[in-house]
Amino acid sequence: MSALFQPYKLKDVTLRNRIAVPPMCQYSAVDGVANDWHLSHYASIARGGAGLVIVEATAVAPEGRITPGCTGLWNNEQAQAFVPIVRAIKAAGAVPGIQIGHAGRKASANRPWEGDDHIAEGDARGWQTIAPSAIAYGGNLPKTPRAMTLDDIARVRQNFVDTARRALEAGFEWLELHFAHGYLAQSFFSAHSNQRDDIYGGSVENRSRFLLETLKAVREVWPEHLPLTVRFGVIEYDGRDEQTLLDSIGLVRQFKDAGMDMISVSVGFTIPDTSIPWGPAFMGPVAERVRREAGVPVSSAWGFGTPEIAERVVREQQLDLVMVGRAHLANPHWAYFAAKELGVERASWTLPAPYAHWLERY
Ligand code: FNR
Ligand code: 536
Repeated sequence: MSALFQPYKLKDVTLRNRIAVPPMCQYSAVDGVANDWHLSHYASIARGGAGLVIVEATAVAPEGRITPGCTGLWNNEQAQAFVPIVRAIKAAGAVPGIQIGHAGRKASANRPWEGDDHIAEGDARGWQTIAPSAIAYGGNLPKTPRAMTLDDIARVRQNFVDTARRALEAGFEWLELHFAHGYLAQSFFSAHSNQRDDIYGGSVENRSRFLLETLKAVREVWPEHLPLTVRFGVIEYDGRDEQTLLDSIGLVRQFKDAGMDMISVSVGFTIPDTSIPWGPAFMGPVAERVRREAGVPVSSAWGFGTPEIAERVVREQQLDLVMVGRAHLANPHWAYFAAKELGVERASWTLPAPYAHWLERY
């Protein structure tokens, strides 16, 4: 019996298996509006059998885009553009999710294949970035952000709320808040990037405030019966990891009390100079610790995209859901082939009937 191919229920949503496609930016939108590329990409991946497909990091405000090609959900045109994508994901038997976020000081960058660095000063395609403090990320992203005022903080929190409402109207059934990867929320949490001397900086309690307030405000508009998850970097690999993990796990417990249904355990990526122990499934033990110590369901990504590994981490109860990202770009039917390799007999567990019928019999 495969553990990976057991259905998974969270709130009123049931996934056909434990495989999720994590958010992956396509950098292919114009003015934040998704288009035929996104429809083709998400439809194809959803057909391949994963239980959950989470649409890429989508900005809650124009200045929150990582690049000019990022999707947004700050207006109704953008919401309407997601409707056919949501429908295509559902038609393929997967649950449609979306990750919403704000890139903070990492915004206003060139697409990865066009440099992956900040857009040059004076280039009209770029914009002023904002962050908790006027401290640059450094490395390939040297632009100094403007420190947010209390009005900015209230406005961005409201942008998250309005965006969540639009995601619901577009038909999404699973909402993830992007509080990871050195973007705005993560940069409030980390003392590397947050040196504020008001109630949003200083103590870990103050550095957690923007994240908790935003989660609570979103929970008010996102229906109780639908999953609300948070992606959060619980560790930086900067040499202070035990303290960061303890602080992070404390915050994850508060997320849970505030109505978060699952945590997607990731890396902070707050500063460029770290020693990340890249390797297959390297986040498995970290996720398992968060799962145990915070008592919440967890998912995680980074190198779980081999059927045996994905099966093992669910069987060993390290993860409740396994995120398989890049392997889906190489093979949109990854879940189907994983089922075959693991000896799961009925293809219809992963593929819709018009495909499964022929693949089961011949
Ligand atoms: C990503 N990742 C990512 N993460 C996230 O939280 N929001 C996002 O929008 C993106 N965008 C993105 C784009 C692309 C092209 C890649 C490759 C990655 C990280 C992603 O969700 C995942 O954590 C990693 O890809 C690691 O998982 P795999 O690929 O090893 O299975
Ligand atoms: C993963 N990335 C995460 C992104 C977009 C770009 C790539 C996101 O969360 N929107 C990544 C981060 C850091 C190092 C390698 C890969």
